[in-house]
Amino acid sequence: MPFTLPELPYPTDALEPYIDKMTMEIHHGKHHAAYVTNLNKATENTEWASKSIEEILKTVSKLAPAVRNNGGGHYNHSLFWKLMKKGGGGQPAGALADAINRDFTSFDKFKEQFSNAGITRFGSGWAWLIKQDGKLAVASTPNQDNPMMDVAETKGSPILGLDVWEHAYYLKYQNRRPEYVAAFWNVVNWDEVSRLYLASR
Ligand code: MN3
Repeated sequence: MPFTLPELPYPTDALEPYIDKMTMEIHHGKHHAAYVTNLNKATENTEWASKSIEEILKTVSKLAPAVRNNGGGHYNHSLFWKLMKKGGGGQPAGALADAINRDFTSFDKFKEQFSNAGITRFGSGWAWLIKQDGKLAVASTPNQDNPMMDVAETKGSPILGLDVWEHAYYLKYQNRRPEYVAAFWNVVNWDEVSRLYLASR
């Protein structure tokens, strides 16, 4: 099978108390695993089985809905795990910090805009910080869509993403999505976000 479930870069309890162990176990071991299985099924015996997930997302409008949903799910979650770490949080430094101040006025303004994107996304989806042509912007997508997809309303390279599907927070936070969004800031892996910022155009 060409697409495989990446291992979590930390133990399932590493993000406690902000994101609980059981949520991580189910989210990674069941939800993400299912996107991988279904992406393999949806691309089996097609030319897409040998393409990278990035290539698939960029041409997703031409592909079956199952490829869009499961390909997006696989890409988004693979990215999401790396964007968090034990002892994360705080604020970014260096070029990323400068870019945030330039494009959002301040880190606090950015944080507010990103949080609102997650809190106000109706139903299931994601909040994003994206880079396009050197500029940063906040976006949000429904379901497992992603700003790299050709169908995305706001396009760019995602450098920070937050899963706001209920499966990402319901066990610990129930209907209190804003509390989950607030907790997320304590586990953000700014080193990885900075790395993606510098690697994107
Ligand atoms: Mn999810």
